[in-house]
Amino acid sequence: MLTAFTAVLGLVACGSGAQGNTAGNPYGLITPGQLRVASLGDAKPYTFTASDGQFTGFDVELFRDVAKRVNVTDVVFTGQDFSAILPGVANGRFDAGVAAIGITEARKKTVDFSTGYLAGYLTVITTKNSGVTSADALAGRRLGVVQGSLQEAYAVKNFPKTDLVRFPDNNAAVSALTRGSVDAHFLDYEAAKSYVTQFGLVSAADIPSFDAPAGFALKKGNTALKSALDKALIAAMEDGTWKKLYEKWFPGSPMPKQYLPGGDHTGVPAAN
Ligand code: SNW
Repeated sequence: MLTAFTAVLGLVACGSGAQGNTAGNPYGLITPGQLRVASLGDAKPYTFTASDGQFTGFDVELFRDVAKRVNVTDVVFTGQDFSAILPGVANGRFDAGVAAIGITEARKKTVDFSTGYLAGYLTVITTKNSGVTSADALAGRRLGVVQGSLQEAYAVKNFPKTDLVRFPDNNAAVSALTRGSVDAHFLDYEAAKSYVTQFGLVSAADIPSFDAPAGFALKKGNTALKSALDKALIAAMEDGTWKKLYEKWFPGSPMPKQYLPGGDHTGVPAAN
């Protein structure tokens, strides 16, 4: 009995040591006191670099707010290709991945996620004269997707007659669209808006992605960081910070009740 007890204690001590969960580094960060975040420089309004070179956007401001609540003010964002974000978190180059990353079972095989903080639509955008007026009209056409995105996975599964063209980021895909080398591009609903305005494009279809709310990607097994961030996220929803940021970055968009003060904060919308 005593031997078994000692063995368990030994394991616990080892586990926390390996993760760097010492008194000076409670969240096992790569650099104590600093959160290194893999993100995107061109996913406006979720995360993007402003003209001063600083990262900003809904996800960036929410993450900074939440980090502050767990006493980390040194948050360093680095732009990556979308497909490099989760590998970068999984292999320990970053403490977190923040880029409207939908939580899915497939992604959970390589990283953990915070609780969900955003749930919305995926949108197909196209030029005014492309003839793509619905998802069905994509048959036989060329559709852009960002490599590694949920849009790519959705299109592989649901648009079998469409030729998919993979891009590293939305900017590259949208310039292919305006040049005519793809017929449409499939991206996040909020990101679509500024491209639509800037290039005179139109939206051809909105596809719900509420079953994959965005979460902060974290290294697998870093439970100290996950539970601290989850608690802080719920607090940011409960005190109206989330709502304020949502109104700032997604003006005019329908307000998802589950993230508001008094909501259930589960990340999954109530069926109504
Ligand atoms: O699944 C949605 C979620 O419901 C919300 O609308 C925010 O975007 C999503 O997480 C989907 N985002 C894509 C993905 O996770 C692309 C992210 C990106 O381009 N930055 O693959």
